[in-house]
Amino acid sequence: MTDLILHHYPESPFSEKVRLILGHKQLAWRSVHVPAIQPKPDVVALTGGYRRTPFLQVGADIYCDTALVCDVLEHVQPEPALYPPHIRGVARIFAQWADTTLFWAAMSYNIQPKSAAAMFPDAAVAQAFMNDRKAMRANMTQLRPADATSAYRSYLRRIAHMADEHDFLFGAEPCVADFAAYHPLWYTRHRASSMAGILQPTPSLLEWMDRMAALGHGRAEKLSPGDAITVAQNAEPMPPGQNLLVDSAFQDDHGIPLGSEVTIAAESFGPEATVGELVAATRTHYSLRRTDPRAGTVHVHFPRIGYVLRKADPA
Ligand SMILES: N[C@@H](CCC(=O)N[C@@H](CS)C(=O)NCC(=O)O)C(=O)O
Repeated sequence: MTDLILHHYPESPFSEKVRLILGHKQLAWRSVHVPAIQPKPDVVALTGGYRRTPFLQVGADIYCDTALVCDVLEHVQPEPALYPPHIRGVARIFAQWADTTLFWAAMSYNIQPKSAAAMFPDAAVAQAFMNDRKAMRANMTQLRPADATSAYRSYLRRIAHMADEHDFLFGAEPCVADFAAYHPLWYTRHRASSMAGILQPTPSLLEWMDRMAALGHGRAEKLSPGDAITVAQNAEPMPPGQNLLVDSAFQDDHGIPLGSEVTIAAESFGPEATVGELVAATRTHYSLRRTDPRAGTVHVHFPRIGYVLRKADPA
C-alpha cells in the first residue's frame, strides 16, 4: 500500500484540488499542514527550495505541482479516471487553462482592497501575506481588480454553459478539468465569501460546485512536519522507472546530460529553485537527487510544463 503524504494548508485552493481528487478516488492519505508564507524550513528540507503548495510525499520521493500529483494519483488508483481516453487531450488542455488563466482572474478578483479586510482581520497578518505573494509574483504582470472581474464573470458563464449540459463539465463523471476549474471558485465561495455574489447569476454552476464538494476528501490522518521528514530519512528514493511516474526514457531538449548538477524553478510565481543532480528527464517530468541534513537523500520531481531547467553555476 502506497503511503501518500500531502503537504498542504486548509485555505489553499490548489490543495483543495488535490484533496477532492483523493476523495473522488477514495484514497487514504496523511495530512501535513505547512505554513502559507515563508519561512518554510520543514518544506524546504524535503523539496530543496520549492515552496509552493501543495506537494505530495511518498517515502523519500517528493512530487511537486498538482499537475504531476494528478499523474501520480492516476497511477496509484486508475479508477475513477482523471483522464478518460475519449477526452484526455481536451481535459488536460482545459485543466491547464483553469490552473493558470482562470486561477489568476479569480484570485485577482478574490483578493483585492475591498475584500482584504474581511479575509484578513489582523492587519499585520494581511501585510505579511501580501508581501510574501508580491515577492512570488516578481516576474508576473497582475490583472487590475476591474479587469479581473470582467474576465472572471465571463469565464464563470462559460463554465456554467458546460454545467448546463451535464452533471460535470465534460460528461456524467468528473475528470481532471472539473478539479482544476473548481478550486479557484471554491476560494471565492468559502474564503472570499464577501465576493461570492459573482457566482449567483449562474445557478447551474453552483449546483455543479455542490456536486464537486460532495466528493469529499477521502480518509485523512494527521502527521506532524517533523514525522514526515523522518519518513523521508528512513526511506530510500525509488529508482527512476520504479517510482509512481509513468515514463522514464531520457529526452534531452536542453543539452544537459543525466548526472549534471542543475536547478529547476517554476516559470512564474515563486522563483525559488531546487538544486540537485538530474537523475531523470523524461517526456513528462524531471527528477533531481539531493541530500538534506534532516531528510537524507530524496528525489524531487517536477513536471516539464511550467518549469525551467538550467545547469547549476559551477561552485
Ligand atoms: N502550478 C502549481 C501552483 C501552486 C500554487 O500556486 N499554490 C499556491 C497556494 S494554492 C501557493 O503556492 N502559494 C504560496 C504558498 O503556499 O507558499 C500547482 O499546480 O501546484
